Amino acid sequence: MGGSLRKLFDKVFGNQDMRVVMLGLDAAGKTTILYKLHIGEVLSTVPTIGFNVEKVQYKNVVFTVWDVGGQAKLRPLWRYYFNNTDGLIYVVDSLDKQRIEKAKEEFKTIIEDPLMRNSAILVFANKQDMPNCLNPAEVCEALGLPQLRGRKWHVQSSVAIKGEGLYEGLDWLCNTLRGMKTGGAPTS
Ligand SMILES: Nc1nc2c(ncn2[C@@H]2O[C@H](COP(=O)(O)OP(=O)(O)O)[C@@H](O)[C@H]2O)c(=O)[nH]1
Ligand SMILES: [Mg+2]
Repeated sequence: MGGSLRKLFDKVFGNQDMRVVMLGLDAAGKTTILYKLHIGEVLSTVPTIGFNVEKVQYKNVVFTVWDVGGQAKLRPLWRYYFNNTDGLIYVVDSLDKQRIEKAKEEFKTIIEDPLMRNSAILVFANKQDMPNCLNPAEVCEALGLPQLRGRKWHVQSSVAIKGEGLYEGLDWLCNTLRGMKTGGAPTS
């Protein structure tokens, strides 16, 4: 799994500078995904600013990861990391129906930020191995993606603990970012 993902990275990210931010409520599966990618050492910062940030760099691609949904007063601090974000990965715990509304609210706040306006959006509908979870179409609906206008988005079914779906999701993101960088027009 790690080997094929690394090959994908080499193939599609190449040596382009890319900034990818991966967000989601706590326990959605972000840290699991980060480690499953096997792309480098995960650096975890001490949360002096109020929230813990994980970071991994592979060649010129930087992934920055943190939990959303904590104190609203921390939100303004996120924007430091939003700057120049090419890709947003939003991870949803598809089993957590109680917090899907909260996941939606946070998602909305993030994608409506002016600094995020040009970023492609990959959603992982994670924990698809769990019985009675929301399926990817239901996650898509719950986040309000069909109503989004002028954005590139994609919902990918995933089982992070097994590495399933990660390759497919990143493949979409890489191809989309490449198209946006070379094609010029950021939105459809
Ligand atoms: N069943 C199942 N559990 C998962 C999956 N992905 C992550 N988990 C578990 O969910 C918990 C939270 O994952 P973590 O990566 O720490 O979430 P984070 O808070 O978003 O970083 C851990 O116990 C993981 O093992 C998945 O696809 N299926
Ligand atoms: Mg984590």
